[in-house]
Amino acid sequence: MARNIIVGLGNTGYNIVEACILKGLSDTIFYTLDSQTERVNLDTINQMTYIPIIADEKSGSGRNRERGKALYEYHESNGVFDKMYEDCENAKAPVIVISSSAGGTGSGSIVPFCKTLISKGIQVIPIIVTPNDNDPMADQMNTEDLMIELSETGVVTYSIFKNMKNDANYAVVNNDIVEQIFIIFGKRYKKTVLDSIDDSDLDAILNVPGRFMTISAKANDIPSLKKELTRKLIGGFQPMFTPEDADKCTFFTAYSLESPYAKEDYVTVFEDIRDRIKNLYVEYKNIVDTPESGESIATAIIAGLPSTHVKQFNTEYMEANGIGYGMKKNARPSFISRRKAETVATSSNGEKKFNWK
Ligand SMILES: Nc1nc2c(ncn2[C@@H]2O[C@H](COP(=O)(O)OP(=O)(O)OP(=O)(O)O)[C@@H](O)[C@H]2O)c(=O)[nH]1
Ligand SMILES: [Mg+2]
Repeated sequence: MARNIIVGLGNTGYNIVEACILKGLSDTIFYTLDSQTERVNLDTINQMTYIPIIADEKSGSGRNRERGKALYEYHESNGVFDKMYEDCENAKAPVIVISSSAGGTGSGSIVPFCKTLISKGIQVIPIIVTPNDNDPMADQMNTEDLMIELSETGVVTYSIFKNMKNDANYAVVNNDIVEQIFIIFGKRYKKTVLDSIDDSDLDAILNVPGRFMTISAKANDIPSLKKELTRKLIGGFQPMFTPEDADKCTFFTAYSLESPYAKEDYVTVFEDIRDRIKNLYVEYKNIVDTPESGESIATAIIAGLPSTHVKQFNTEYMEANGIGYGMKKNARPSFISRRKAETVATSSNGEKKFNWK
């Protein structure tokens, strides 16, 4: 059977691919691209193909998307990605690509990457990590430009995660992204005779135009499970949809529940989510009774969401004026304005004596 394929771009993409490998995501081909000469973690490097996209002695892009894009296109024109594209063609659709929107390498190269795949008729789903509203201007501008370019490129279905404020520990959001991948690759559903989420259901969900979000929770009792699921829906890393969004869009959903009395608990667990959805096209279900287990596990996919808010700027970038701007040369007293130094004598040890004129 064809394997899934994930491509991680830039630092963020690389870290999330690495987290997928460490969490044991199987049946998957992994590629990572970054503008660093070497990225070596012995635990993961032999499970992915790492392609450095560096053009000269400089690594990184300095948050410069144009540079990221140019580096990618240069390597693409030299055939560096031929094998990766071939693997994308032969892999199970869709291709998942992960990148931050704020940097330069990933945010720049994801555009030609998606463009090439789309031109080959291969479905690609970007998972984008956006900055938080407190991150600097370049990060926000890069994000806005990326969204516009991805939309022009013909990206239809995508997912967004937003970094937390003042956060330097990315493991939490990265793990949520890994969890999303497990959910959309169908790795979280136990077999059941009752009802099930199968490959065609996931395929339908992953073709719904717009953003999709996934949430999952574990707990020892049903009220806690429901609470945790709702907390993640409203306050998680994926932007929540508003009641106005719900009015304007028709959603596709997929819910799974494993619990000792899953058939009875199903309605309760997903009640808060379902209450927020007004127009529902289809709801796929995977309900598994696990009488022997004390733990209950729930997952949800909501697809068909509108685009998210991106912090916008009404000001242009304001370039600082030059080093001597607005200053004028001062007139000095004539006795200190002599200009020329002359050697008047050289002593035997080579020391020079000067005189001002
Ligand atoms: N969630 C998450 N965010 C990250 C991670 N690494 C960096 N970031 C954030 O992503 C943004 C920078 O993107 P990077 O992925 O580092 O950029 P890049 O694609 O390598 O591009 P360069 O600018 O060339 O380095 C910043 O807002 C960081 O806070 C990560 O592993 N996970
Ligand atoms: Mg980088």
